Amino acid sequence: MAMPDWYAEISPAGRIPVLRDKAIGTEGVAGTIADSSAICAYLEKKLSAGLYADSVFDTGRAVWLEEYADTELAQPLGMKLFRPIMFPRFAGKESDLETARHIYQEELPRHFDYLEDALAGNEFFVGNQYSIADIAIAAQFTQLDLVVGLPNAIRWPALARHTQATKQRPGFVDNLAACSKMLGRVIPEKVDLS
Ligand SMILES: N[C@@H](CCC(=O)N[C@@H](CS)C(=O)NCC(=O)O)C(=O)O
Repeated sequence: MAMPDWYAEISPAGRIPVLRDKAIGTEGVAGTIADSSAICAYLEKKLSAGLYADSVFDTGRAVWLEEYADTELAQPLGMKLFRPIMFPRFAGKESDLETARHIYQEELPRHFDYLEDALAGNEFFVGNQYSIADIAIAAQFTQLDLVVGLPNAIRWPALARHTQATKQRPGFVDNLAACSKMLGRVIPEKVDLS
């Protein structure tokens, strides 16, 4: 479906999300920032959120993992797994499980391996503190969990633990409950892609 002109104006890439800070502007491009990475950086500064780690190097790592989550991981996980499962269902059709299963079995494991190594058995991805890296990566994995389940805890124990722990954080609980309610209407049970 084509984006309306007003949205194309504030999101030249034609993507969501776009943030509007109404304290800056309420119409047109004024007060808008496109792209989740840019939005997070803006909110970090605006709210002094402390989500970009302490040391300079760790800040770089956190930014990298946030970027990895919304590009390398979001492409297969969101576009090629979540979409083929959910979007046909929203239209009252059958899921494309063949595509989803192929991605789950052939493409995602190398990303899971990379992230398992990045965690190195730790609770958090960067500098032993909760950061934007944990939020961005868990946002992808909690989406997977809603539809398919957690990463296999025997093969990726730290990653499964990380998702399980992060989804219980205040910022996640209410959002996941709302998503679960919405998705539950079209997909009452998790999909088996094994
Ligand atoms: N790197 C971008 C990626 C944004 C992105 O791909 N958004 C998806 C939804 S999560 C989108 O807008 N898809 C619309 C489409 O592909 O038509 C960001 O993090 O904001």
